[in-house]
Amino acid sequence: KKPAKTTKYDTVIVGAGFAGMYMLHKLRGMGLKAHVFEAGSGVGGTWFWNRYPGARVDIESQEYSFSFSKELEEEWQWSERYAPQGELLDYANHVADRFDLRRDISFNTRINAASYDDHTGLWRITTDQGETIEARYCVMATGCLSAAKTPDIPGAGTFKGLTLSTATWPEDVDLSGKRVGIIGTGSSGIQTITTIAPQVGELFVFQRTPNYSVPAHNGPLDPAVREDWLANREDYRQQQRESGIGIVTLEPTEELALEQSEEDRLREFERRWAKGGFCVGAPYADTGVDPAANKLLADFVAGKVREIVKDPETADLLIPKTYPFGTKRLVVDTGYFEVYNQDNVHLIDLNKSPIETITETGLRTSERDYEFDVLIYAIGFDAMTGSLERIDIRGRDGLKLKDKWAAGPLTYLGLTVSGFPNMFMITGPGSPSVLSNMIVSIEQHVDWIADCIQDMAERQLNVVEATPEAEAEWVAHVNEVATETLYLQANSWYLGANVPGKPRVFMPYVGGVGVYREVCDDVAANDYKGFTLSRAPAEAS
Ligand code: NA7
Repeated sequence: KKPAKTTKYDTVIVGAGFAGMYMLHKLRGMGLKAHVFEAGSGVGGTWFWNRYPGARVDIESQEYSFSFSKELEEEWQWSERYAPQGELLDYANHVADRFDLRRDISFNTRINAASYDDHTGLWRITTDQGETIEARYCVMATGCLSAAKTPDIPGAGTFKGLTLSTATWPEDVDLSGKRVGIIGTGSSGIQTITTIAPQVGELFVFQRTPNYSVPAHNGPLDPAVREDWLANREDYRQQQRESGIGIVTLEPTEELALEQSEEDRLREFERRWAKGGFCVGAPYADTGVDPAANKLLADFVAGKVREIVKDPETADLLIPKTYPFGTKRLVVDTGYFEVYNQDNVHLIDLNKSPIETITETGLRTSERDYEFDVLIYAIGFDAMTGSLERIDIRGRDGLKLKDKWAAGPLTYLGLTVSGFPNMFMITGPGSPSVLSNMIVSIEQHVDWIADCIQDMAERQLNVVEATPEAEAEWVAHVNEVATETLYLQANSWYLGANVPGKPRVFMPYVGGVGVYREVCDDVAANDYKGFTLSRAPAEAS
């Protein structure tokens, strides 16, 4: 029997979201043979899968876009201040066409396993289409919020009506006039609820933990904003790269809330509330680290919810009380709290009456039965590590990534893992990642990885691996900076707290994208400090 054919590439890239697409473009530009494998039928990653009603980015459009091509930036027109999912998907497709990426992407192909061969220094990768691939480098562009959670609720699956999940929303669902129950009030739930509330007959929102949410003030993109951005793009892009979270419109400041007069502070809170977006969440430098400063902001936002929501009891239920402001992912909404003034919308507090079971006709809480036609799960993701751990990744000596990470992800710079030579992660755990404008972080990672591969080639080397010492130090540093913030006080997905049994480890690097970029550049400039560079014992056959 003839052995199955093995395809060879210099680099295999897993995922055709923004990270995988730019990585491919970059490596091709260096003359390397790179290939992307993508589970979906098209490019776009997050924006390919998340098609639920109201899905929209919460960073301003011009900021949430690639910077690597001036021409791309100049020719693309965003229609709204915060681009909707469909437009982001159009953008992804435009990028794919413009840079002719599709010819090096295999769609509808999931990577099942990847294992490293010590002898040859090559990765052997297998797909669900039965292909085997060998590659020198393996880049995981698998996304941070791409492994959707499956409902772990008793009776899940027994519902006889239509069951939907925000993470895998089908085309052409008409909810008009329907009775709908939705579980989950994170970003996905809040965007869905806000959008469908006016269409559906009745909406039952099952809320376990209320979320802080601030207004987007979305609307058509002001042409003046676009003009200003393009006129100053070099400067703005530089500011993004040197900033805390990669967003210029955040208006970062060194001023402290606790040092302001009440009048000044309220004026600033109000000014930011009127501007909208994430800038509302970062009015002063101490609100993320000092509980007293945080409370001032939390009380201000709670006051806004009480102003908007007419029924005081409902308003009270919508105000978070168990964690500091901003320590769970802040939601940016378009009229979310207003929805609760509609007669057809009912908020159910799962803390008071927990779900006992999903039933054939709806859902039973400890208090009563609810009946509806459609059940929507908006229950989130196994964030940051989920998409990597779902692939059977094995490094040196057959070491499984899942085993290595049993007590939480261990990485050097969030880019690499000791014991897994020549494997890179884009926006992996231990990098700013989900605490930043993803595109800014993606571009930085892709550029760094490409430079590393280039440097290796120039030195006739072909194995790069983080040392266990550098990795341990980095993990300790990531933990330490998190400890200096209030983030550890919330049961967030940043900490893995939303997945039963997942180790409680704060995964993203909170030190800021500017600082982080300097660290990465410094490592490369110092002969890849913390890495060993070598040659594999055997050449590839
Ligand atoms: P999130 O933010 O993780 O939200 C998931 C929501 O689902 C959250 O309100 C959860 O409540 C709720 N949830 C999850 N499981 C259950 C069960 N079993 N019962 C009741 N409620 C449940 O995910 P999203 O998709 O909304 O957003 C993910 C990110 O995408 C977002 O942060 C942005 O970065 C974009 P909990 O808080 O766990 O009590």
